Amino acid sequence: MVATLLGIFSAFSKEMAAQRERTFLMVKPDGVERGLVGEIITRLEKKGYKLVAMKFMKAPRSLLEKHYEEHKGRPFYDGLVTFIGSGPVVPMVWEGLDVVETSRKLIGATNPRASDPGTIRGDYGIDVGRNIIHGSDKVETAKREIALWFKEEEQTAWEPSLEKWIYE
Ligand code: IDP
Ligand code: MG
Repeated sequence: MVATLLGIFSAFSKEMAAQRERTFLMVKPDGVERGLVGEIITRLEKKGYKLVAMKFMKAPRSLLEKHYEEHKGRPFYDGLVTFIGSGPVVPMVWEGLDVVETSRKLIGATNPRASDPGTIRGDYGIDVGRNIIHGSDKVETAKREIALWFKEEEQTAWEPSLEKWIYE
């Protein structure tokens, strides 16, 4: 009986784990310059998400052109790629249940003036070209962006001891 229950619980846990998708988040050069790296990481940690990869780097233009390829041809594309490459950024991979959609909510709308107070962009930004942080918009986009910025071995699988207090 106990064994059966444990089996069901273990299968359920595995299913929950399978739904714990990953997303690609990146503090942009304005966020780094304004000293918001710690604040942003704190918000994601306190929410309960799990950090699995992080770098501090100046991104080469070739990487940024691939990262922003969906925007190629838009009037802001060139300025965007130049700006993101102008200073250090903090690319990260975060994992958790529905993290792609939920982290976009924590980040707020693209235009910080339209972002709700309480969101990262809503609290710290004003201009659309200085909106502090990038977040993948879909699970498929996240997979593409993670692969672009991080090798498999740079992503660290681990089991935080607090998880049982975050997931039921
Ligand atoms: P997102 O970052 O909320 O996903 P996207 O539409 O994917 O927004 O745009 C990518 C980035 O391009 C934005 O975060 C912002 O920095 C910049 N951007 C978007 N629209 C404009 C614009 O109209 N003017 C200037 N920059 C823009
Ligand atoms: Mg986007």
